[in-house]
This record gives sequence, C-alpha cells and structure tokens, in this order.
Amino acid sequence: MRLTKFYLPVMKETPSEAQIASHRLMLRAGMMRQEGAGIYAWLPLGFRVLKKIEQIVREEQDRAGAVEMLMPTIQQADLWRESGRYDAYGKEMLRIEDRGGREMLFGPTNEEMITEIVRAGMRSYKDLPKLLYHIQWKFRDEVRPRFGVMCGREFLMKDAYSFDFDDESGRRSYNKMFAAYLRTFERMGLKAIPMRAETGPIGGDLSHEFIILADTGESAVFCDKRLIEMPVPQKDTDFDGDLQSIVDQFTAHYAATDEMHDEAEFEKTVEEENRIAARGIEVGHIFFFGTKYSKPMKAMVAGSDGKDVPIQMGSYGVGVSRLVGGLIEAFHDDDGCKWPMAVTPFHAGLVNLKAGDAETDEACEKIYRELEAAGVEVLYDDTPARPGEKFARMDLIGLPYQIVIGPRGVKSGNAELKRRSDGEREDIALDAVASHVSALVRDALVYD
Ligand code: 5CA
Repeated sequence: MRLTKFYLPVMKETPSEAQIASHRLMLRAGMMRQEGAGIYAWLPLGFRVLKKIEQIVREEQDRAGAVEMLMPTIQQADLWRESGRYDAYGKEMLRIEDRGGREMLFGPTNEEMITEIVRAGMRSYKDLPKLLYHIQWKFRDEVRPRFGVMCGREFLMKDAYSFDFDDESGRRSYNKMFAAYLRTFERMGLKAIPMRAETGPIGGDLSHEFIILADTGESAVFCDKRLIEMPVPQKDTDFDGDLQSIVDQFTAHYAATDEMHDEAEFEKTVEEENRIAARGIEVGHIFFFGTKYSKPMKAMVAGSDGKDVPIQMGSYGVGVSRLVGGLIEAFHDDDGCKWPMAVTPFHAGLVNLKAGDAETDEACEKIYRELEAAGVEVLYDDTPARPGEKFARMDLIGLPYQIVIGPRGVKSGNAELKRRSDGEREDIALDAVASHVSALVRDALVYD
C-alpha cells in the first residue's frame, strides 16, 4: 500500500479528551475517529487491526468446533419480553420504534434471538450438541462511555452460544470455549487470565472473565502469579476430547475480579510472593446458564424417552473492538504503538527518505514490489514529507519493522532495518532486504 493512496490522518497534538494511552494513540495514529459519545468510525489503519483480531478469533472458534453465522443488529422487543429481559435490561438498551409503531431495539447481546432460532430447528437430543457464533456490532447505552473503544456504546463482539442436552455436556461446551479463549488471546501476544466473575444481566452460576493485566484497566483483580506462566493448549488439542484437565489446571489457582474477591481465601491459598493485586481489562467473558432462556422461551428437544426437556445453554463473548485498545495498552511506548506481528496493520513500513530522487525511488519501488510479491504487507511511505516527520509517523503507527532507504544508502547499497519493539537497527544489502524481511515476518507468524 502506498501512503500517497492510503488515508492516514495522524495528529501531532495529544487529544485532550483522551485519558489513556490506547485512546490517545488510536486518535493520533489515525486509526479511528469519534462520531458520537462511544461511537467510532474505523479509519483504514484501525480497520486493518480490527480485521486481524476478528480473524484470529474466528480461526480459534472454528478450531474449537463452533460454526459461524450472522444475526441482525436490530431485534424485536417481543423476543425480549419472552425471556423477561426487555424490562430488566433497563436504560442500557437502545430502544427504537419502526414506522409501524413496532418496538425494536439495537441488540446489546443475542441470547434471545439465538434461542428463537434454535427452537425452530432443533427437535431431538440427536440435534445436539451445537456451538454457533457470530461477530456482530452491539449497542449498549453505557452510562459513562470512555477510554475510546475500551468502553464504547457501539462495539464489535464475537458471541458464541452452546446448546446441549444435559448439564454434563453443557459443561464440556463451556470447557471448549475456555480452552479456545486461552489460545485466542495468546496468539495476539496477550496473556489473558481466566477469573471468577459475576454474571450480571446475562445470568447463570458458572462464569469466567478473561482479563489482561494493565494499569489502566477498569477492574481491580487478584490472582496467583503462576497463572501468568501457565502454558496454553496447543494447536493439536482435541477439542472433542476431555478438556476438563486444562480448565482444572487454570482454576486451581486463585484468580478473581473485585466483586468476587475473597481476601481471606486469597491470603490463605496464595503465598505472599505469588500474590498479584492489579488492574485488568476484560477482553472476554464466558457463561453457562443452563435453561435460563430455553425454559421461558420453550426451546425444547425430545430425549431418548420422547419427553421434551429445555436445552442447556451457555454464551461466550470476546470484545473484538475492545481488544484493539487492550493490545495498545499492552504494546506501546512514548512514541507510539508497537504492534505484535499477528495483529499489526502492516508487517513493515518502507520509508523513502527522498521521494522524487530517481535513484532512491527506483530502489524503493523494487523493494516494494519484491515485498508485495513475497506476501509481506507493506506500507510504502512515498510521500514528499521530511525524514523527521516520516520517522515520527512510522514510530507512531508502530509497524514491527521499518525499512529506511535514502540516497546515501542507495550509493552504499544498503537499507537500514529498524525493529520497532526494541529500536534495534541493522544495515541490510538492498538486494537482500525483501527476502530478509519476509523471513522475519514468516517466523513471527508461526504459532502452535
Ligand atoms: N452474551 C454475553 C456473552 S456472548 C455477553 O454479552 N457478555 S459480556 O457482556 O460480558 O460482553 C462480552 C465482551 O464484550 C466483554 O468481555 C467485553 O470484552 C466486551 N464488551 C462489553 N461491553 C463493552 C463495551 N461497552 N465496549 C467495548 N467492549 C465491550
């Protein structure tokens, strides 16, 4: 991608409304633009990150055996009257009336709708178990939308729903999502710790929040340090097999959010040197709530004895748009973002220090073509801006590698390669740059 074609409205000044790093950097790096309280337009750079996160979430859902679908954003109020949540949900729900005076709403979540869908199509225990998910925009009229995409009103969520015949099988589905989440966040370079959590308006009695530790996080959390080192399930994990040992391994150590915290238990079960009391960002939340929706909404299947029973259900959310902010909180410095390879908007930036100079242009164009041919996603700064401005902009948007080429380098036959994560620089021969960088990118994307 040529920067002269791209749309990258970076800001020099720090926006005053932004209180945390990720909000500031997303605005400054031209990733998004606020269009209303808690409502953001995703500009091309931010959109690329959002898509990468979405794709990792999708791949790990698919691996765990969940099946993708897409439900609408607008729902009928009557559906929510069936579950009793239409009134209970309160002011967080954005209520709309259509031209016929019918009450509608912008979905804050989809338990009711998915229950309506499966009750029409599932008849017998033989139709179970099933795991369905979608990745769709939600709207919650939060009292205090803030911190940019971290607590928005319109936000992108992956929500999965499980359907099982009995409690035991329901818990197996829960375990699948538990294991899939560990992999999902690890692939993005994040350490998300499953913690005991309250179930709030979704309901049920079995629930874990997946939390990444960050000083700017909204929740106070308490956990055992050993959870951070715990290895996550590998690629070849059999998701149809027994995953209980994985769940047991993680839940054996103390980890709880503020609301569920028990200081006495914490002190009793975790040695002092292993205690972490910190702040965290909730990037996922899973629930098993049995028949909370299937019973009132009459989503039933016949058992082997021919008797109808309500389906056992769970729901499993990932904050896809919140993760863009969460990742920046985890990976940035004073100069800007420092994207991990798995979610970076481009793998590398190519900086032409003297656009318009025939020889420099020629060297850059050649490397640009070679990188693209090798499948490297490259943002080519072919603008006439001054070097200082180009360097600052590249640091701000935080691509993992910067390839810098100027007239002096062309003469000596070298490009400078800078690694954004630690600032390390090295000279690479111009004709070796593309293969060198494509090998670095390939190696960084290997994940078991
Ligand atoms: N139906 C269930 C799970 S599918 C559900 O809605 N769970 S939730 O309320 O916990 O939301 C799931 C995830 O969405 C959260 O873990 C969080 O990462 C994200 N999320 C929730 N509210 C917001 C918000 N206002 N802004 C950004 N992300 C949010």
